[in-house]
Amino acid sequence: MQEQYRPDLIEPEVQQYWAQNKTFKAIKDTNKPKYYCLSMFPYPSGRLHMGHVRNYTIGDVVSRYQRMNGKNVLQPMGWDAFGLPAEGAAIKNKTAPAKWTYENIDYMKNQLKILGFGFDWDREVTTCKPEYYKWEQWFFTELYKKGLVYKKTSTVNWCPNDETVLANEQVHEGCCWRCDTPVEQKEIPQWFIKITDYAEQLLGDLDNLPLWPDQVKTMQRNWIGRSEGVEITFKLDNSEDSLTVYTTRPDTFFGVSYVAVAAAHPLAEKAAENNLELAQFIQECKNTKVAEAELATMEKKGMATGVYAIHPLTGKKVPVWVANFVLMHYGTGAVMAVPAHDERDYEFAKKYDLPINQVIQPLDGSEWDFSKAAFTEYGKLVNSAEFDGLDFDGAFNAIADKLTQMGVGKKQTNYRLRDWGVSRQRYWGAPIPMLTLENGDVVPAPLQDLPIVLPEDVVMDGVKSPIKADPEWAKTTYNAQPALKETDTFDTFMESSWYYARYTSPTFAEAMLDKEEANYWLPVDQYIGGIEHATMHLLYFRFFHKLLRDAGFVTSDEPADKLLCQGMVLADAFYYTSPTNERIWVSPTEVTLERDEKGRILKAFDKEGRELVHSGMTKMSKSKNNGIDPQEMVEKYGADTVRLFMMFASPAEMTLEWQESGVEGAKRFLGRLWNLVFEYNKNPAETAVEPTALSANQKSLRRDVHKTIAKVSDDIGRRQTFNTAIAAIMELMNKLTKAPLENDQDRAIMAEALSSVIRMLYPITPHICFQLWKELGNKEAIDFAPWVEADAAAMVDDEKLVVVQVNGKVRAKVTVPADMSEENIKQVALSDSNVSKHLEGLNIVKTIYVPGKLFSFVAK
Ligand code: ANZ
Repeated sequence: MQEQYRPDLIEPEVQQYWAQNKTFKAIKDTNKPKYYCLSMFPYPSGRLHMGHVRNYTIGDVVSRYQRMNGKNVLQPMGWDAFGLPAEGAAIKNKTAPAKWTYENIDYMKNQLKILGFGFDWDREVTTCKPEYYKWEQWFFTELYKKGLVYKKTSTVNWCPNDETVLANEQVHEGCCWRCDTPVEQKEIPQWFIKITDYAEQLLGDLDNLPLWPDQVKTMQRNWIGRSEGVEITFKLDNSEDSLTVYTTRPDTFFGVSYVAVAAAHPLAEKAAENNLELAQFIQECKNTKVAEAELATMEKKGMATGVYAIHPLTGKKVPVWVANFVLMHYGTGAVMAVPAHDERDYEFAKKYDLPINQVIQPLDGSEWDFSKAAFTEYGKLVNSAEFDGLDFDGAFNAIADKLTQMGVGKKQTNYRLRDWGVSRQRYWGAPIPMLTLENGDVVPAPLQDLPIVLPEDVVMDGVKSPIKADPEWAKTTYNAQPALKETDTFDTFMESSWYYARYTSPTFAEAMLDKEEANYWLPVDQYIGGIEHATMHLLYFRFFHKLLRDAGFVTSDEPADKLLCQGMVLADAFYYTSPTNERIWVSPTEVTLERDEKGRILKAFDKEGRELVHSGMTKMSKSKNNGIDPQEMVEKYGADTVRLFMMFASPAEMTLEWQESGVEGAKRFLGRLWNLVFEYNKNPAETAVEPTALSANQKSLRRDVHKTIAKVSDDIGRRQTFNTAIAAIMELMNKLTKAPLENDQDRAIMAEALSSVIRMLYPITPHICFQLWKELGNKEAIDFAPWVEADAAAMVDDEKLVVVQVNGKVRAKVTVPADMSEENIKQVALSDSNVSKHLEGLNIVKTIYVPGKLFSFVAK
């Protein structure tokens, strides 16, 4: 055995062993319980960052732990390979997106290997490959046939100078990223998938995911945004037309003082036909694109249309306005405005001097001052004819029923969730498999024509997608008739919505999935990824699983049983201010620090000796130049050290502060483990542990070993608090390094302890454990060794520490055999000199014994 711990020698050798033996190859085996552990696959941006490393370390720890527990483990890895950054990089580096992407994949795959992650590389999925997206295209055509796909015009960012569509990331402060021309909104036809048909299921099934974080479930509930309300139709004055609004507050119906419609509402457009001012206002509204969240805070603007609506119950005329806060794509695109009880309506009414009619009174009967604000809570109805006195629920039903009877209303459930627009006008994505015939009909491309391959050998000029720029590309035939291919590509969330399923049969050529494989492995037992995916990706992922189920591929309702969202990785950030008043961020790897005795940073200097400002621990990012390169760290410390530090420095869900001192500590710990095995191996045990032959100290050490096993098993397996598991192992190691190796039983206990520690650490630091396991004389590799079991008999405490009190004050702590009787404990306590000193001259009137913990004398 090598005397020094040398990760640089061990790690490549162990990795080579794993690769040659295909240790992590997953093969379906119905005799074993399966365990599918999945980490979110990366976008091949060029290099791994610490966020990836943290994500994949957690996944690898879980996978290796489950394998030792007898599970048939699948842990795959692949590449979310389509996406916009490849286009930018291709233009910058004068190459093709495909070439750039494949090179990055090669590079990053090697980085994953040097970190020692146990992936089944035979299942690698690369989403930009035609054999992958072929089935995505096919599935889309199936959804189309089922009526779950439709085309509709929708707004995009448009640069009038480049005549091109821009992604949101390409709009910088309202202008085109390339030419700075102000960006316009343009309506173009795009494809949608009806996720709204699944809104109810996506919401309801969240209740069947007890092992998903509440935070994620709440975010999904809000994103789906179910609301119950009433649709009410108002007749228009002097017209045959009518206008339907959606409200969640029908109880406020008698307080309507105007009706407001969205700028894009047909009524607004009709009214604008001979009203130039209104037409201009509508155009202005359409061009300001704001996020829904901003709508609440932005300045309310509107304009009267000159049209009046008739209140169905009072018969009164109310004006119809166009208002910038009404969304076209929610409810009916029109609202009944009740300024007395809604903040937005109130603000609008104040601004345009519209009436504020109270119809709800606070439940405590108090008066509300409407000159200051709206009263928006539920209350009791007033000024509402026969409905006066009703509460919210009573009024909701009574008014909804009345309107339903009159044929002008109905109860309606609405969702915030929109159908999923999947068309992108970019190049680097999977072509949308739809064909347009000469007569204008649109048909899905038949299976035999799939995949519709995206050409990879292209020149990017940065404006037009190469498949749009080349008029020949789109030309094809359908039933021997000329047809044109769609030149838009899919949103890349499409690929990441079903990769988890394709891993179960990654090379299956007959269909999208091999059902037997899919249903053996699915659902995923443990999914791990960043919280930033709480809504979009994790919702599409759940949606696709339900689509796959309804297409007969899978039998489960949900794709993943358990979800863990790991926290961000932070590092110190440092800067100085340049003469032009810019902040220049200096990489923490180039900073020299002065610290106080508690380790706090006092001063920081860069390589030139310039003093820097320490701006604290923040998320590793390019903008603050505080990213730490995983590969450099592996080269400096070894993969096991990096992995150990990551798992130890904080609980998996919390932020992790990158501290080089902590990394060094992790390395020293592994060095100590190595030394201990080295020392032990000089004179290894020749007999097994003989429990009845142990001294008190030996028993105590062995008890610590087994208690640690029990804790670590629970921490890793159930609680997923990896950091506390490591802390417990470190504590045990402190005891082991001090333990004697003098007699046979000393050595036997050490053998048992080392074998346990090595197996417990293996999921976290697999290389060193692989090697030490061999050094301990095991013939089989550790990868399939069984997880350690705690021995209940060894854990029994045979001594107890009892606290002795005299009149409520602690006077002694005595160690007694665990099974000692109360009377005997009393005698032991009395014979303690400090206890007897405090009892001197007093009479014991009472004793209290809390078994195994406390013996208390009450004396006068
Ligand atoms: C009258 C009313 C009175 C309303 C009142 C609220 C309070 P949720 O819960 O999100 O579904 N609304 C309806 N459609 C809208 C649209 N397209 N754009 C903007 N606002 C719209 O919200 C439903 C409420 O939001 C509806 O109830 C409507 O205003 C408004 F005291 O109707 B309410």
